[in-house]
Amino acid sequence: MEQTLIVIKPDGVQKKLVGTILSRFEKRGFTIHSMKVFQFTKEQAEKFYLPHSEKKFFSSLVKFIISDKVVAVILEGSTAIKVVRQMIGSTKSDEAAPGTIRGDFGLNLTDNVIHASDSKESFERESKIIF
Ligand code: 3AN
Repeated sequence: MEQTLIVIKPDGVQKKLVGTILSRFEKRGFTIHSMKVFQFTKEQAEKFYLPHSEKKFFSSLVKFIISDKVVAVILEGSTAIKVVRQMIGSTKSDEAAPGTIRGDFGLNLTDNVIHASDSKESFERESKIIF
């Protein structure tokens, strides 16, 4: 069994997609291990997005993720990191394949509905910031 972290971003929560998104993961066979509804502080968000701190979109990324409540969930299941990344779709929502979460529910780049850890190291680093 492997764990991964997803964060349903402010736009996903505002669009009332929490149940729909979690249902997709449950139907695929993942178990919800932990779940938290909260709003990132600026400090927490800057830590969370530290790998992007040199990028020009860093400040807009932080501003967006702290703008409203998010839902963070640790999912558990076989090859969770890889499969969950496949299920969320490509970073650019306008290029994400239909059938993926971003491909079905997003059209923007910064507000792209959901985050998911891209490696075991990312999962460990990111989940410690939230849980
Ligand atoms: P992913 O969320 O697919 O792992 P990352 O880690 O490359 O993508 O980027 C983190 C977040 O930064 C993305 N979810 C998106 O909101 C934002 N982002 C990525 N690339 C850009 C960009 N070129 N311009 C603006 N925002 C971006």
